Amino acid sequence: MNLFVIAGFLGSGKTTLLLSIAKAVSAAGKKMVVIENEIGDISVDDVMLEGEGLEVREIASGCICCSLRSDLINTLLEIERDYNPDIVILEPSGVASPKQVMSALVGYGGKIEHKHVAVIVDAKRYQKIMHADIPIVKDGINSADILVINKCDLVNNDELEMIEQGLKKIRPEIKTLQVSTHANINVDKLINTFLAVPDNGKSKDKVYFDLNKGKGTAPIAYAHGFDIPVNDDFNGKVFAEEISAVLKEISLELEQTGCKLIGHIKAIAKCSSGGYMMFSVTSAGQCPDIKGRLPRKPENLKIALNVIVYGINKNIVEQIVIKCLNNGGINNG
Ligand SMILES: Nc1nc2c(ncn2[C@@H]2O[C@H](COP(=O)(O)OP(=O)(O)OP(=O)(O)O)[C@@H](O)[C@H]2O)c(=O)[nH]1
Ligand SMILES: [Mg+2]
Repeated sequence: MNLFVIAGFLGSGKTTLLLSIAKAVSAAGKKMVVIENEIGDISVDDVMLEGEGLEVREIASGCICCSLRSDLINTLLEIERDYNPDIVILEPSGVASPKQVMSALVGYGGKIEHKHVAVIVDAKRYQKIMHADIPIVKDGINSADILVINKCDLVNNDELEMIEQGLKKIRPEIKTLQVSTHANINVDKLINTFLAVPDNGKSKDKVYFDLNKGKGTAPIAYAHGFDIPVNDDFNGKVFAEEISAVLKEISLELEQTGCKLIGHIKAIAKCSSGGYMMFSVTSAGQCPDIKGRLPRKPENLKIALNVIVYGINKNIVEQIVIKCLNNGGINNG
C-alpha cells in the first residue's frame, strides 16, 4: 500500500487536485481509497467526492494529527485489511500539521511501502497567508516532499517568481511544481511525481511541533446544516445565484467585523437522488467558485455550510451566517 498525503492550508485546492489525481490513478487501473479529514462538524468534501463516484472514508471531525491519531491508524488498518488498495490518498484538514500527520503513523502496524507528502501552496493568497503567521503553514512547507504552487492561473510570472524565492528561503533544496488544476497546467507532472518519488524516511522523524505555538492563531470552524424546501418552480440558476450572494455577503461581513483571515467558506447542496452543487469562497467579496450540478427538479435539498476563519469569535460568525441567510431569503430551518 502506498500512502500519498495531499496537505496544505485551508482552501489551497487540495480536494480539487485530489479529484484530478484520483481520476487519473483510477483510469490507470490502480485500486485507490481516499481518506478525508475535514475540520468542522459537517463535511463538505466527502459529499462532493462521493458525488464524483469516489470511494471515500471520512475521519470524524477533529484533527488526525493530534486527537484522532488512533482513528487514522485504525482506518488505515481497516482499509489495508478490507481493500488492500495500491494507493491511499489522504487529505488532512487544512489546519493539520503534515509533520504531525506523518509522525502519527510512526509505529503503524500495517505495511506502507511508500509515503509521500505533497503540500499545496495557494499562489493567489500566498502573501496573505504568510503574513497571518500561522504555524502549521511553515510547518507544512518544512515537512513537504514536494511543494505544489497551485492556482497559477490567477497570478503572473513575477508573482510566481516571488513565491518560488520565498519558499526556497525556507527550503532551499525543495522541489517545487507550478500547477493550475483549473487550467490543467502540470497536473500530469504531479501525478507522475506522485508515483515516482521514493520514500525518504521523513515519517520516521520525531514529533517536535509545539502545540502551544498555535494558540493565538487557532481557526474558528462554524458549521451549519439545514434542509431547503423545494417548490415546483425551483430554478437551479436562481438557486445558485442566491446561495452565491449569501456566501459573498458572509465573507464581506466577516471581513468588516475584523476577521483576520478567511480560511475557507464552503457550502454543498445535495439531493438524495444524486447530484450536488458546491460553492467555495477563499477571500472576502469573492464570487464563489461553483462546481457540480443539481437535477432539474430536485425532490429535496440538504445544505451543509462550513465557515473556517481566523481572528473572530465563533458567536459572531454564527450571527453573521444566520443574518446573511435570512437577508438572502434562504429558509434555513
Ligand atoms: N483559479 C483556481 N482556483 C482553484 C484551483 N484549484 C482550486 N481552486 C479553487 O480553490 C477553492 C478551494 O479549493 P478546494 O479544493 O476545496 O481546497 P481545499 O484545500 O481542499 O480546501 P479545504 O479542504 O477546505 O482546506 C475552490 O473554489 C476551487 O475551485 C486552481 O488551480 N485555480
Ligand atoms: Mg478539501
